[in-house]
Amino acid sequence: MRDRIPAVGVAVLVFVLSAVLAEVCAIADEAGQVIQITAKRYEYNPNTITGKKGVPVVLEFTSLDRLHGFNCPGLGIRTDIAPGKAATLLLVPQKAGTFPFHCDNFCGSGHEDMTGTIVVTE
Ligand SMILES: [Cu+2]
Repeated sequence: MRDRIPAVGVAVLVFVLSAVLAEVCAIADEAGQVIQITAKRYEYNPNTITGKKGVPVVLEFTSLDRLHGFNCPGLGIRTDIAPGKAATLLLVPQKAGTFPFHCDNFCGSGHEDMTGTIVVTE
């Protein structure tokens, strides 16, 4: 009896681990969608990003000139975008709607116009 308990414990552990692994794989599969976004004075391309509520998407940013920022307060995500270095964010939108984003690293006289929108559908 004593040595059956560890066996049950191991079986439970294996079960939990494989469930976790399956979940991670599922997320990785869904997150297979990578959206590439370039940033330069004073625009993002694309500047409209669409996604679906609950579906993970990877946003991959590249700067074509200088340091920019990406800040989407409505979805609680931000990153610096430094030249020569890809910046990635995993976005799993928890709500549908239209969420403006903007550059939050001052990059010149047109900085205020460096904006875009994330549209999340149900
Ligand atoms: Cu800027």
